[in-house]
Amino acid sequence: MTAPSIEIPDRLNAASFFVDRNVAEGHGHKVAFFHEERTITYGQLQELTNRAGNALLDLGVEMEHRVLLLLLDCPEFVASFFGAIKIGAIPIPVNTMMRAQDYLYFLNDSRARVAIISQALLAEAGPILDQARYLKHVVVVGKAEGKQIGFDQWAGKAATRLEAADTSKDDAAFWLYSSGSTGFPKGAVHLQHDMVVCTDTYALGVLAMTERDRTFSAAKLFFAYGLGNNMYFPMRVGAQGVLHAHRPMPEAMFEVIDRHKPTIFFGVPTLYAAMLQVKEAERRFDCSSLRLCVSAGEALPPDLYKRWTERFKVELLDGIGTTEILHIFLSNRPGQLKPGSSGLPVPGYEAIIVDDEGKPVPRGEVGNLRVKGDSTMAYYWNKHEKTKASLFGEWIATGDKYYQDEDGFFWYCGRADDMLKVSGIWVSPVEVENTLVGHPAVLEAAVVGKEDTDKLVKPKAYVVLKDTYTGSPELEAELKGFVKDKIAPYKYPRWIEFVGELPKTATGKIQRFKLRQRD
Ligand code: 3UK
Repeated sequence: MTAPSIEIPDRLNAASFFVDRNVAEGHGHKVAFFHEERTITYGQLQELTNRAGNALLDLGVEMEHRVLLLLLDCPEFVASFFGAIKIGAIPIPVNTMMRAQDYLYFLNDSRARVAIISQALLAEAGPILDQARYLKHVVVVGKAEGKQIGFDQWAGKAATRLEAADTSKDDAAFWLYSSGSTGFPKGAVHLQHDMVVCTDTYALGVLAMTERDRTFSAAKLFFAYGLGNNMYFPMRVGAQGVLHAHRPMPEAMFEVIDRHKPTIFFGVPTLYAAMLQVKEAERRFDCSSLRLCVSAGEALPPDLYKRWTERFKVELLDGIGTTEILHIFLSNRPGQLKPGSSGLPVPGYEAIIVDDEGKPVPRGEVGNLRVKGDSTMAYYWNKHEKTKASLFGEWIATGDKYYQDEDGFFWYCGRADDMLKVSGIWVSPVEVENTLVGHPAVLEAAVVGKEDTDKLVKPKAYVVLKDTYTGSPELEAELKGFVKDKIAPYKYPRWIEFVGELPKTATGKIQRFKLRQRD
């Protein structure tokens, strides 16, 4: 298949492309997003985007200044994101399930001047805002208190017309943070043209999206996956997105599908597994609007693929994307699909598998995946060594082990590092281990991935207790609760095994691979 020809002009402002163009092309009265009981048309979205951009200017935000977005999925997210980009500033959407200390890190690392926060998330983030060294203003979507600024009033008094900043296609547009196995999350710097490339390659090339589509993504907008699925993909073609601010619970997903009639649903394997547990779903809910379902974030086991497609009679496409490449670059396609594989390169991307020296391995052999495509981040902010370790000229190493079969299909074989993908979200074993060791009963801990009954990976902890403690179901429950309390709750170990000692190298490094083999 040939790559689509992407002609991107030298001067490009992504907000003009994704927001203003829809109005210029006559979609002004069309609903762009459904959100709870509300809808927002493309015309209203353009106005709210302009207001948000002007309101940021009113706060003294200039080109290249960073604006942190700690927002639940809502129209204000879209308007803040593109409002910032329109003035040449850099929005940074961050994970809404993190802890106060994570937010302090994001604020200080990015030196964000302004943070726009959903009221519901202030309970967690609020206490550290005063400690953020560069933060000058906090805007709250919802009820503001004290020095905080209320979004509605703030945007409401700003002007409705706004000229897009004269940015080049290679200006920084937005950042997304990605977790690493050791150390702090890395801010992947994405450019004005990256979202255009992802829509042209994947949304148009693979999903064949048109203005008749309606997307619904269980993955939230702050993930690179959700940002494309439910925001800039539909906006590329004047289609519609269904925003859902709540936790993606299986039953609720069906209710939204039944009510809003999306044509494409995007989820992660763990969610598909949970949705398959909903009794009588195919009879209780009308899913006939769906023309495609997409799975990404972690590998989709073939058994889940089979059960889903047989029961719901709709194709389920597994594809792999990364925050650094922004969206999906290897994917199965309707009529070109092997269950259990990640499919073929998306037209516009190239993929190779190399050994540890960077030389291509023979077909069929497992090696390290490298990808070439024009949506790849420019670099990691302030992380020069990590940037050099992942970018090789036009190629980026994804950190995944893969092999390619005789038909060219790519098969996922695990990570090159110890990182875990749990429900499609990064979990660093080191962070969970360090947290466990903070409990008075724990001497040492090692965390590895273990497959559950759906063949999906979840964290398991091996724990060595201090002399005076003995393992018990009560202590196991206590340790799980301890982790949930200290770090983002989704990272807690689903199983804990008490052991006498951990396998280690001569230099004392924990050999996680030996523990993985034990299971
Ligand atoms: C793993 C997969 C096997 C893989 C993402 C769609 O997940 C996304 O981005 P992240 O930065 O994680 C990237 C890593 O996750 N992975 C993702 N999808 C698959 N492994 N099969 C898959 N289908 O380790 C990869 O390196 O959180 C997903 C679109 C955009 C994204 N950023």
